[in-house]
Amino acid sequence: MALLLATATACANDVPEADWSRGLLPDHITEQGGLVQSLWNGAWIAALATGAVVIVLIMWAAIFHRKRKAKAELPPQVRYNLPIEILYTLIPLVMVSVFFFFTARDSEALTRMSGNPDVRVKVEAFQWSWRFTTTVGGKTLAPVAGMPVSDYKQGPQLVLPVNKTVEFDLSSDDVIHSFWVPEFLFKRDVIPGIPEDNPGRKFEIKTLDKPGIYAGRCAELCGVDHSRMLFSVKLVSEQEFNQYIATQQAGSAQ
Ligand SMILES: [Cu+2]
Repeated sequence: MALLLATATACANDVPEADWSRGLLPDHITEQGGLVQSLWNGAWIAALATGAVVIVLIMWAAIFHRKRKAKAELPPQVRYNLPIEILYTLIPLVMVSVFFFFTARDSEALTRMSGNPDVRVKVEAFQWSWRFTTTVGGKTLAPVAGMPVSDYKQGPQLVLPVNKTVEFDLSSDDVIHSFWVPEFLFKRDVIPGIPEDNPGRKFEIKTLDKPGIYAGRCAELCGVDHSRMLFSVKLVSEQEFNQYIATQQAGSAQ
């Protein structure tokens, strides 16, 4: 595993640093990413605790309930033992319910929309790049469109301010793509033909104060240049973002 980690991270320059303290997730740059990180941590703690209990029970049975060599008869049989059957039906049900509760609670929060974001971004996916159209303060900027590239820094760049809410509206011109910025700890399929009023096209984030340039990619095998469908998200201060808007010409379509 160590070898795999070392070699797998060596071949790409855009793989975020995965840290054991975050359970190998990249450092998130959205408020919603924090929810995913705690769900991930909690799920691992629950899974490891379950694993520990099961391993202890197996060891206990293996060590203290071995077949005695001298005796050939069967040990006491516990078939149709109602309390035990209820127990091993109820415990897994409770465990699954706990997982379900936290997953449902967090998925609901992750897909929640305020309806009045600071910035709106229309994301159009196509074979094999992206077109970003940003609307802020009533002004729609000219779209930023890219081409297939092998370095995400040469792909289309989406500039966003820190500490702001951003609504994404995803659409595809051709096949199914998937919009993924690893540091969002979130990705969503971009499916062609979904009506504009369908909430499944949209999601909202609140950016954290973590300026920088982050790699984004298509996470759904969508054709020959799928792996070159790279882009970047640049998080900048509000002041820098206002300068950026001022230098961009307004889009002609709106
Ligand atoms: Cu794609």
